[in-house]
Amino acid sequence: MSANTFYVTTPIYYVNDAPHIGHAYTTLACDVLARFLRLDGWQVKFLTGTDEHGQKVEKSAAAAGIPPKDFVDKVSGNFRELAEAMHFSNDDFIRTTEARHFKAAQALWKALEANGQVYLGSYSGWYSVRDEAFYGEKELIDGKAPTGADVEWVEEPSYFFRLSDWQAPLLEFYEANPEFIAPKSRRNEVLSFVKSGLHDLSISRTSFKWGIPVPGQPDHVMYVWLDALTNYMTGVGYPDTECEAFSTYWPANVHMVGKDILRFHAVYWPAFLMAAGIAPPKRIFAHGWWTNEGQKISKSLGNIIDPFELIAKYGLDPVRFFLLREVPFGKDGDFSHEAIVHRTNGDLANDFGNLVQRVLSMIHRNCDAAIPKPGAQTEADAALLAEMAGILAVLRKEMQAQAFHKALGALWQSIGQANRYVDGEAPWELKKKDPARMETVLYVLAESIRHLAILVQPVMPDAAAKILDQLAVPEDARRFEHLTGDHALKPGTPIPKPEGVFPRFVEEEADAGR
Ligand code: ME8
Repeated sequence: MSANTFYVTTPIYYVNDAPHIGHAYTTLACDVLARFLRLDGWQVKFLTGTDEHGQKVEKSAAAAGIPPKDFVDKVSGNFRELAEAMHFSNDDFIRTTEARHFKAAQALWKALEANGQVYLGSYSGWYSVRDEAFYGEKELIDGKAPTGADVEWVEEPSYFFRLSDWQAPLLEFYEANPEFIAPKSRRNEVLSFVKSGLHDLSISRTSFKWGIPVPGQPDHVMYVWLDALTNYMTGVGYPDTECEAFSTYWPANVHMVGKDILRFHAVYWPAFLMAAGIAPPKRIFAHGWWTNEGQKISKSLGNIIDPFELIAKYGLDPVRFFLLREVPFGKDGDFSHEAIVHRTNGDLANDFGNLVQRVLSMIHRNCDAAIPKPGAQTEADAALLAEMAGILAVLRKEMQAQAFHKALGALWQSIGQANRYVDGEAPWELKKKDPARMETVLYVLAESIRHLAILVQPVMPDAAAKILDQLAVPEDARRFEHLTGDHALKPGTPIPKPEGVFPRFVEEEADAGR
């Protein structure tokens, strides 16, 4: 039997606009999960990409005065650049304008049709272009969508999907798969929506052209959500359900999404799949919403947080760390300059950075720039090493639950323990008094740092690599399987001159008054 396999996906982002912190956040969570599992020996597929059809994108292209294809090529490129700038480790980047995706979306349509799930009718009702969603009269609040988006009246011939037939099967599915929707609070939301009754869903449009044509009906383009959701299967080779990728990775383990698009993923998507005779994904995790200094992030307020600017200002690793440490994953969070500086200077510079810096410089200065030779262990030494050996089991549990903040909390607890050990053992005083004991203490600390750096790699790959380089840990000995005594640091291994890994954030003159 080969390694455990895992398939994780991000939403595919609309190319109506430049990427912002919200997009970076969802993909980061997937990246950290993918990196963690790969380091733990799993075979992982991590997919992200762009959603390029529909009225919203068509309108943005028109507003920019360029043909839709040129427009989507340009904006999709910005999302690829974001993936590079954030050091995302996605295995594939899907665009819904690609031929492989047309093939998949049309095949899913045909499968639904063959199973008697599609019929021709006409839609008259409200539509929000911003949400790319249909709304019932009763859902409107003061003439707007419940999300606050404008709606317009639409009347046109349309194909429908028999969503109403899937109410009972969906409820049974949720019952049989209590882990399908996470976190728990979101599950209740979906359950009550489905229990309140489902209407058949309009799945084609005739009033514009920018979409995938309905097979055999070129006047209709597929509803953008049916098109977009199919990307998760395109990424693993659908419609070839016999191919290696599909048989290895479908059903997906986690579709990571923001809470705004939970209904599409937890109701429509499993219904489409069950109706087509395909297994639904195992889990939809809906995370919370970021605000900026307490305000909703929106283009009209002009307070969009540009991830490229964040990286330039704070550095990539602090940004990656902050986003996952600051807010319990699943809850809403607020971005503020003060909060990220607090994390950068506290958790990173003071707690982890200082630990690494003082231990490595003591070794460099006092142990001939080589890993020291340990002697007999005291109880305190054994306790710290046992703490380090125990972290992986905790992280595995938290990562399987996508509790990134708890995983980081656990790591920082162990960093705290290592710092208390340094203070308690005071190796700087041992230099004259008991140099052999000093070597043991510094060895125990170096070995602890090796553990911490290996374990922090999924969140801060660059900083972790720098620390492991400074400990002269070979690049092929940085996986979780190496977190055992067999792979412990070898006394006498030369180490390079240490350099700070987590600089403090210093306010610039102009910013000092904030
Ligand atoms: O909905 N806080 O694309 P989209 C946290 N194309 N996350 C945020 C956020 C914020 N303030 N703003 C955006 C779509 N996000 C569809 C998806 S999938 C088959 C099709 C993140 O460009 C969050 O993940 O509007 C949200 O679900 C997603 O961006 C919406 O991206």
